[in-house]
Amino acid sequence: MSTKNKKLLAWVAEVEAMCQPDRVEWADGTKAEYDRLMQLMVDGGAATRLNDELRPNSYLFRSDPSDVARVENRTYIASRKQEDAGPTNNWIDPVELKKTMTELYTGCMKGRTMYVIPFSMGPIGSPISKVGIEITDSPYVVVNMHIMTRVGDKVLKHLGEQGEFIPCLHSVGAPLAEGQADVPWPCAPIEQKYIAHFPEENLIWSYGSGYGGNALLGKKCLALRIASNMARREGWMAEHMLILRFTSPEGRRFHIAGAFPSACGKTNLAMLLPTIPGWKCETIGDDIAWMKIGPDGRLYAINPEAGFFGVAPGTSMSSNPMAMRTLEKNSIFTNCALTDEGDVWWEGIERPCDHAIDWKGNSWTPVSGAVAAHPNARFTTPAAQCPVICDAWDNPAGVPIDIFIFGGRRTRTVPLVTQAFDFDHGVFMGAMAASETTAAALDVGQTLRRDPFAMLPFCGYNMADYWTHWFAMGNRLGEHAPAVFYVNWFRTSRDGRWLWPGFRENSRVLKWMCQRVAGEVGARETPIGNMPVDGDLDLSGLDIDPQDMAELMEVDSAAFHADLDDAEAFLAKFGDRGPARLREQLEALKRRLA
Ligand code: OXD
Ligand code: MN
Repeated sequence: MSTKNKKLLAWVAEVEAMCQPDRVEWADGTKAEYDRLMQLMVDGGAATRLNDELRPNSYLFRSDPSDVARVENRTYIASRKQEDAGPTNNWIDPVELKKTMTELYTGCMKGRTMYVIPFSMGPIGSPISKVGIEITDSPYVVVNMHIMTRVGDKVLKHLGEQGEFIPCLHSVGAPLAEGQADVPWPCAPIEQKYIAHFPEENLIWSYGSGYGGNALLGKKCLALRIASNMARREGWMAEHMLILRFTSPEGRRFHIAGAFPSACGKTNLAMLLPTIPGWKCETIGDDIAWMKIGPDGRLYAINPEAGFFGVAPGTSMSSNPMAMRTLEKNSIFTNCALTDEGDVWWEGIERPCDHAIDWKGNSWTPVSGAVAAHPNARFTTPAAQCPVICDAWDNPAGVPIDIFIFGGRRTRTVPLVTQAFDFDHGVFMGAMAASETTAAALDVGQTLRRDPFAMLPFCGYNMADYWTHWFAMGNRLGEHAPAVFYVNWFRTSRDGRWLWPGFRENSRVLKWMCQRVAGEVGARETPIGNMPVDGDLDLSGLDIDPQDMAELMEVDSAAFHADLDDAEAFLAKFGDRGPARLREQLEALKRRLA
């Protein structure tokens, strides 16, 4: 299939002239293409085909040890004015950044193939979807994009001659000289890595990394950083949220979107198997939600992705059986360990392993004194393979959202669940969200970071304007605005034990939320929000000490006050640009806590 889209052809020609690849290939999205590229990478030593009896049609990659996660301190929002990027984003003047990166890009694909990947974020043709074109010199990126997005000729056909697309340029930044042998995982040194976004022209330039969100540009770069800009301009929402359908025993459906920072169990929650009888949970998405107000005034969400790019360590038949079953076949693994049987292994998989090849390619045993899989080792697996995937997961119209959940990983202070008094209070809860840290980013040092709406690394413009946009959406949604809840699955006791079992038992908390929305249960008002009346949170069959339960639900005003000081200092960074409504919420909370 070829395209007559002049803008696309011109851009591809321009990139080819700059990057000087040996050849150009257009990705058609077929299985034959996927298989051919995989074979190429197996032959070149970049990929290992796993044992087909244990894990059919699946492959393992090991990255360079320096290229194992998103690099937030090399990620830039290059808006014309620095204040439009805001205090939470790195900024370089777009003209200067383009100059620097053009020098890096010049000749950067020598000795390599340049792949042009037409992809759709969201079902092709959905009014909420967007088309992107990723140009990359990494065949690893092509095969991952096959799983994570809708790729190939069908997208070009939909794009047509006049269609708009988001250009996403990616290079591993490792040109090959005449006769130079390639390495399994080419990439550039850290000081040459740039993950750059030019929001005013909907443009992404990424250089030097082959890993995850740095390289699969449809995900964090397009679907969050660029899309958040488009959403604000166009009046919709691009959020770092899972989407699920929760159905009551009577058959009433609730659609829930939840924002949690990396490493708070978003994928686990998205694939929840409820422990409470009669309730059913179905997965729609595990990482990103795009939402638009529909003709009936409600907020409709789609999952713009087509696969899951999940953290492998900690995933097991007890923590996330549905993920384990999703990745039984047709999956890509990166930086997991390789067992002697030719299967993958990682810490927390809850299967014994006496010997493996670790993520660095070295022989490993349980007494090696190092982890076998990198803590940010990943699986890439098709959403459609998930046993609990919702039949509406690829419905172009999306699903109507009833509930927003915010949360973070907090060992202290924050109780299991709180409901916002109203939407404005919910926006405040989202804006003040904070979490203890993650392995998904290379360079996040502190132990507690404020991560508003779990969007700190992903909001592509000034966070203060983003909050204003949330309030504006609330105004437009009015009575149709979703109910908002804040959860913390991670609270520990004073002697350091988990107070809540988490995982599948989180279904109990979702049930309470749904019953609140349905008007079936009341709540008790506390200074920080509405909380379950004793007996309403379904604890049947759960062996939980009443004293632990009390501690889990405790609202410690002094601790909250201390937290508020930190939140206030964070808010102060935004100066006058922070919305007055947020400040009002903060003052009101202070008064309630006093
Ligand atoms: C991810 C993240 O989804 O870091 O990879 O949030
Ligand atoms: Mn994420």
